[in-house]
Amino acid sequence: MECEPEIRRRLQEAGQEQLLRFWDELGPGERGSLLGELKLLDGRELREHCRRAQDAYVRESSSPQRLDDRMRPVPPEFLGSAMKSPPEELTTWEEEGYHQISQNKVAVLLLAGGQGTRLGVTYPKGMYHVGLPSGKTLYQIQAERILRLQQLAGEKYSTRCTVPWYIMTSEFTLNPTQKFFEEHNFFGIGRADVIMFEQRMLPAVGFDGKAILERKGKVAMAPDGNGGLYKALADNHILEDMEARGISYIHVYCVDNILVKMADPVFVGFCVSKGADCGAKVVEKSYPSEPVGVVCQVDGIYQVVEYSEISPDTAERRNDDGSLTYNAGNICNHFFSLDFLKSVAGTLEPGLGYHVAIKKVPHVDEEGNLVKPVRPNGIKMEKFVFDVFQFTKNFVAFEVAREEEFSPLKNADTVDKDTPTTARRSLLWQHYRWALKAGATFTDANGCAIVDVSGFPEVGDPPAVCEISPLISYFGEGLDEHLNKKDISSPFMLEIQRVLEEMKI
Ligand code: UD2
Repeated sequence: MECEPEIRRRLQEAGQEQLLRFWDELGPGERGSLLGELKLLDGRELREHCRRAQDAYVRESSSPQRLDDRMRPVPPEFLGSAMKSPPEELTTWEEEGYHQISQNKVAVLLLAGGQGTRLGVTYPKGMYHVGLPSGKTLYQIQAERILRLQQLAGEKYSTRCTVPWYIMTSEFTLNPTQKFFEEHNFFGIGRADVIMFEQRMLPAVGFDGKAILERKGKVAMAPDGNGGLYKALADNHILEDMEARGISYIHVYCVDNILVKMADPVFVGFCVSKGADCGAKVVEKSYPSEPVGVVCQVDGIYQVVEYSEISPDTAERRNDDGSLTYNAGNICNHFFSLDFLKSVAGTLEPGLGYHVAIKKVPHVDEEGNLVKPVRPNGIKMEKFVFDVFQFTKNFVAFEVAREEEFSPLKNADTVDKDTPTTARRSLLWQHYRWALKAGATFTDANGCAIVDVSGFPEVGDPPAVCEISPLISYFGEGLDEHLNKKDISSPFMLEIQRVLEEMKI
């Protein structure tokens, strides 16, 4: 098979003919798949992309962009708080949220196109289980939370409601995610209400401005960042699907937070009550260099300054009371109105800038040998989901308690933070607290009482192991009937099956 002249011409024009360097050595199958890949690359866009990547790299390495002098914290009047707002306001927001959910106006949208490089698994992160007694994966926990939330909202307003689950995947994650959901019968959610779609990929570019070959017949491609969401929404007609379902509000979240409160009625209700078109949940940063972005204003415009883009001095700046000045840690939990998403996907998206990530990109050298670089050699360009904050007309932020809502799974257990162990412990501590609050006591395997040490800093494993199915409780609600005055032998799992068995007795 000859390389189509049109493709060759397009690459020449883009200055990227090196992508065909090994054409003569490729077998028919490899040629077919390389051609398929190249056909998707528009010549002009490819040239622009490579030039932009190289320019950005040069700019970043000579004078990294620092926003420090232009940053200001979020003004308190735009910040709600699960801990500090008056309880009656929290209740009003929660009611509003449940009402919207019960009227089928709320959807959740999962960003699941990332490669999970830091965790080091070859499959999508959502398929990971962190070693809970139940063995549940992140996807299953999330699915069960949706089911429980639908039940709670439906019961409150006597409706049968649905919270559709949109899942943005990438070339890396679409097929395994689809297969996983099929194998698990979509965890009990109606298939029509789980909508998977794919984000675009972009070539990784070398420091010389040339797109990189990962193998002789394969361009090194990477997803275009979680801000690729907006193009993907348009590419896949997702907003039309939302409109047809009558959705008005969308909770967007990332896959790896084991404590994520999907479509949290309080957060949704807060944003709706404030008439917000865009909102972000935040937690207090736990230490200055924590790898979370900071929600703040830059030149008076809302923005997240990413952890890789803030200087240590600014990250460490403190107020008179000792608290961090830039404290509003982004947990990748965002609220959008459908109208806002329509305006972004419709016209505003091209205004989003790219962020540069310098990475180690496996590639073939001039002689065709596979190289696993020890030093960064490539530029990946990404858009970020929160960069649309600049377009909002009414932005709000909502602060939540870290121990209730944020414990991300980023790294393998070879480090201390944000690992399978820390994620598992966060969930088990939370369920232990819920059980105690519901009036349970615990005994160990020998029947000895386990002393309640809650209230102390939560380090290590909780004193008793208690895992509660999200199908029974979404945020600790409704547990009295199952756990009050119960003496429970640790380890314990509260599952629907057990509840049904007890009811039969
Ligand atoms: C994200 C936030 C950071 C902080 C942190 C908290 C962004 C850009 N940064 O950083 O501010 O809040 O989370 O945990 O949001 N993803 C895609 N497609 C892509 C790349 C990523 O869908 O092309 C998804 C990914 O699957 C994950 C989410 O976006 O669900 C966040 O991606 P990440 O883990 O790479 O982001 P991180 O930890 O650098």
